[in-house]
Amino acid sequence: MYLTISRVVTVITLAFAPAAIAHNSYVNDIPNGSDFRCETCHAPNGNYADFNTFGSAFRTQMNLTDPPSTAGIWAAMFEADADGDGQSNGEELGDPCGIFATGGTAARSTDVSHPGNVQSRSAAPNAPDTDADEISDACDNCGYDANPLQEDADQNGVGDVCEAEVPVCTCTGAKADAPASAVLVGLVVAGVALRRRRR
Ligand SMILES: [Ca+2]
Ligand SMILES: [Ca+2]
Ligand SMILES: [Ca+2]
Ligand SMILES: [Ca+2]
Repeated sequence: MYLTISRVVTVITLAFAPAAIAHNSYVNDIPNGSDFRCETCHAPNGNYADFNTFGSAFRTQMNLTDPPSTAGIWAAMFEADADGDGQSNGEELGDPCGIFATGGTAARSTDVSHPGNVQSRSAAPNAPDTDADEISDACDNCGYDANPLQEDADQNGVGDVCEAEVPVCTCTGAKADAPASAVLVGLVVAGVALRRRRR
């Protein structure tokens, strides 16, 4: 009798083991996935058939490919708001710009909230945001000037407000400092002018 029960337990364990391993692997497909682990997608009852709103969206997205795959799944999900709490999945999971890749590190590892729980929200979902315009530094086209609409008339990736201040700005977000060579030339010219005045 004992052996029979033991075998049944073993069979059940093996039957569910692959699913558990598979679910654990999905943790690497989501920024800060280790914070909530399986509960990122599932209800906290241990039942893998019970998905929260984020988990349902993840599964739907995964099944759009044949065979089902997690490739590109985050890029397709980061802007959505699975739980309808006003913060995107990316803002909640520390990757508001959607630049996370499987196995990588999220832009932010603190203040992470649950993307499938409407009660869970991040205090500063766009951090780091140096100019406080609610566009995270990693995707702000002018990181030191507030431009929440990201106006970019010539579509060169540098925000209009940034180009207006630094005409030859080649930065991708941060305001460029004057090149050291330009400063040197300025000092030389000033020195020559001073010398002429003394004569
Ligand atoms: Ca949300
Ligand atoms: Ca949430
Ligand atoms: Ca910003
Ligand atoms: Ca800005």
